[in-house]
Amino acid sequence: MLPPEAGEVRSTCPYCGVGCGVLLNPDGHGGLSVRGDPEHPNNRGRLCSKGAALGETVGLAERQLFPQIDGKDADWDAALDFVARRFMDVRAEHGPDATAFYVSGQLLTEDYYVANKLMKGFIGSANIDTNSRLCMASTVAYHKRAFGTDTVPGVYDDLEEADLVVLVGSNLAWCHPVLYQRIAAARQARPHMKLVVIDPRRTATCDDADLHLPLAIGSDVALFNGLLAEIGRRGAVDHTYVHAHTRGLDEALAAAKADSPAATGLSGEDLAAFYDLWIGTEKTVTVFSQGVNQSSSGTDKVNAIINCHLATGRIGRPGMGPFSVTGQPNAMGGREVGGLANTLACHMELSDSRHRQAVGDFWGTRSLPTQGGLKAVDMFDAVADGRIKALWIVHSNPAVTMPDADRIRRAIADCPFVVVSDITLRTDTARLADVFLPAAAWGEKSGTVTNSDRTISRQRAALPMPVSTRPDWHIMAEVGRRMGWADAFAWNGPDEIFGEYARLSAIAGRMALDFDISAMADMDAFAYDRMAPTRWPQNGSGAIDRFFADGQFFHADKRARIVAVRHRPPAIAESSDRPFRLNTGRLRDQWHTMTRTALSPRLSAHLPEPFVDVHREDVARLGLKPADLVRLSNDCGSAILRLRQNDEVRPGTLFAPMHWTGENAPASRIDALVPSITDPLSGQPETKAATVRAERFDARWHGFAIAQERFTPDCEYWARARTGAGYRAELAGVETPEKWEDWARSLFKLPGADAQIMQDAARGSCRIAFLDGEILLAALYVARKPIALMRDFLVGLPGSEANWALAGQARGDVPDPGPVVCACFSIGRNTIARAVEAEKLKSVEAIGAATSAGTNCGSCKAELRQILAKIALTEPAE
Ligand SMILES: Nc1nc2c(c(=O)[nH]1)N[C@H]1C(S)=C(S)[C@@H](COP(=O)(O)OP(=O)(O)OC[C@H]3O[C@@H](n4cnc5c(=O)[nH]c(N)nc54)[C@H](O)[C@@H]3O)O[C@H]1N2
Ligand SMILES: Nc1nc2c(c(=O)[nH]1)N[C@H]1C(S)=C(S)[C@@H](COP(=O)(O)OP(=O)(O)OC[C@H]3O[C@@H](n4cnc5c(=O)[nH]c(N)nc54)[C@H](O)[C@@H]3O)O[C@H]1N2
Ligand code: SF4
Ligand SMILES: [Mo]
Repeated sequence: MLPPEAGEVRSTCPYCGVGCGVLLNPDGHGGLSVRGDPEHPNNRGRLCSKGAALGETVGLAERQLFPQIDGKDADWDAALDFVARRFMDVRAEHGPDATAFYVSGQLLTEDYYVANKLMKGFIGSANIDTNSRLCMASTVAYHKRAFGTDTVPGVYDDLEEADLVVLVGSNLAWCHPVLYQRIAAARQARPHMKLVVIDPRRTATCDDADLHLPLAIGSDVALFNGLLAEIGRRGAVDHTYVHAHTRGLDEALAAAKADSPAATGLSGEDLAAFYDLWIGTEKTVTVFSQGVNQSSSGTDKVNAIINCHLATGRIGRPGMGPFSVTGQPNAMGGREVGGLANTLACHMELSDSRHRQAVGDFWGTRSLPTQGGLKAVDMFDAVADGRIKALWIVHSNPAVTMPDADRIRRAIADCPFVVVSDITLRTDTARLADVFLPAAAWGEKSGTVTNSDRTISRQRAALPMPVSTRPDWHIMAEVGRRMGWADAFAWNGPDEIFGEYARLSAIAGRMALDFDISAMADMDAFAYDRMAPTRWPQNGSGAIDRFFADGQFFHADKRARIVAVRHRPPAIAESSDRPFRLNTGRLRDQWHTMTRTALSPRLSAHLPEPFVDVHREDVARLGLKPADLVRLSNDCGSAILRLRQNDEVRPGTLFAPMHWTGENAPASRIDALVPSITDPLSGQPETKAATVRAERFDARWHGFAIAQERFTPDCEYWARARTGAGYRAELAGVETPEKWEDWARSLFKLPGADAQIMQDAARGSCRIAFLDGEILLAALYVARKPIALMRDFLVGLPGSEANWALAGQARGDVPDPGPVVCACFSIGRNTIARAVEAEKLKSVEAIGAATSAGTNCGSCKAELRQILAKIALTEPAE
């Protein structure tokens, strides 16, 4: 690899499982700038909007820099001793299974290794599970069921070499943007290459697709069983392959034929088009993600997909195969290192006595549990009913992201002893901690992550670690030492942990398991530091690009299993009481619970408020008006969200993003509505198929607020976001304050500031601006109905001379830029639409040339295409 420029540090993006290489340029004052690493094989210099904005998220402003015990700053010794003692006490009194760790696919491999060694190896319980249970568990369960090991067979290059890429339950354009861009570039170079998207919603990913199948939520098994049956009917089975390398086709075919693709709700033409394309294209890659995994039939969905690949022998060869894209940066590393409650490190299994013996001997312990521990949902059930009395949550925010989140929040609050390691206290979970341990953040710490295609990359420190924070591995190793296991947790740095892990993998390799990186075991600190991206296995006998190329699988008989599966609808049916099916997922510019991405004004500008997409037929049926607030509810809880009329969802279904939390929109926590129903094999919750009722939220007043300083409203609904000039918030309430001025002063904590007030009592509207001389400090706009204002213009005013802000719009003829579409250059929808109309722009490239939008990371190209299409639709034909 070429060395980076002087002063630059080579690292890896901390967000999605694409695993893009980044070059970090520290500014010497605690900040850094970022560019894509042209040498990294995953992204070859590209970045998406989130990667490009990393520099805006590394500041210390929202960090908690000292440990806390019971909400008071404490020193590290006191905090670590306290944690070690409480865990030992609970273990002694109630047994090891009264303790638990809940960890994360965003931990570095080295952190994960330490957590797993501490809990399974020494505390002696298997109660360590991870947010990957909410994410990848169905794929893991399936991989093991079919292949005998949890291994992704393919590599990213397959996505470019394929003649057909099928994306199932994956919004790749927003969630794995650089992979999506690689596919888009390959399609430009090889125009015959086809793209099919299977998603109940019409997402940004569909814009460039040849075919979009908007199937009914939860009906993927019916769709792929239909495909398998058709493969059988048309004589497309690869009998030689099936005979030599698999088992179970006949049963699977019989099951497939017993299902009807009618359950998908798709038209006969759509189904035929898809089946023709799939069966007719040998080089097919089928990519799948959360639309498949997060389901009560998730494992079966994965099976139904891969059955088709096995039946046609399309696996293990270039340009073809099933491909599970991982979500978190180290979801894959966590699976390798045994982070789930039922696994051991290096793809060894807790349930296998040989594996247990090998790991126990290697670690020098006899404490290994003999059975799997509690999976995430069961673990929090055990917290709720008091079986678990000491819980350590590391690098995750389960009070927001677990199903039935209100109940989870109560369970954590009621647990006798809760430790949270995070970088900030401002999370719904960290606020419940008895002990808070401040972790070093991305950019400050070092280690490795494994991406979706088994490439291990280094994260390297580019910024000084705040002296009072510590890397996660270090915190957990310290606790292990203080519990009395000094030798087992004696590492001096992540390189030593990695070396130990690689040595353990040699044992796995000798037992004929696939995860073997023993060739990396002898790296010294210097070699570890210089490690280039490396795909495993690395056992000294040459690299393997694709697994299963030789038709050899990891079951005892070396054969893959084709597994009979049957369609099952989502576990809870719609009812007259809960007529809507609620789909949930991600937005382009936010990462999960927003603790990092929401620090970036650019990223926050794309979609600054929680919303629910409702089809126009349902909008009419519910009697809703544009910009209304909608209240969704069911037996678990409720959420208030802004209405977005959007025909991209099917009638009867709703879509809402998962990101908002108690910190920035406390009435809009979407997992409060998701019941704790799981896939029976994988334990993964069904997070995309809750049933809810919907009604207008009858607010007496609606408001919009901007300010230089952070403010926290006190009303029934609010959603706050960062802006370049400070903060913005949407507000709504049922109780009307007696005097708006008093309310506004206490909202912004400006008891004595000069105020301009414009009030129309009869119409219930009021506008208040607080000024310091000519400088606008804050402003509040309220009315009985949702108010039309030039929001995207107003948000830039705090801190500048704007004593005219009460007008709610720009002075003179400055046009309203509209909500940001291009996050890299902060270019709004209206600016782009005006350029398209005025200059008669016809392509995304032409928009780029005229406005710069889309010319940096390219994440917004799909939306630019949508803007072009909308304008073309409304223009009279020439
Ligand atoms: N911008 C951004 N990117 C991210 C993340 C993020 O928070 N923000 N998180 C990362 C993580 S951890 C993950 S796991 C990945 C997730 O990446 P994705 O899985 O692509 O993301 P989601 O939006 O959760 O869901 C994907 C799609 O599944 C569809 N879907 C819902 N139900 C069904 C169904 O029954 N069948 C089918 N076929 N589709 C269905 C939804 O409509 C949605 O468009 O993204 C990663 N990348
Ligand atoms: N309804 C619904 N719910 C979902 C999903 C969905 O699609 N729909 N998706 C599910 C999926 S796939 C996932 S992966 C989960 C994600 O859910 P979570 O993992 O709970 O969400 P994050 O916001 O990523 O939480 C990471 C936490 O780690 C903290 N952190 C950041 N850096 C560090 C560090 O270096 N060390 C430590 N110790 N902490 C750090 C962050 O501040 C943050 O609080 O959500 C799941 N929940
Ligand atoms: S695609 Fe974006 S979020 Fe994912 S690793 Fe690359 S830059 Fe980071
Ligand atoms: Mo995930």
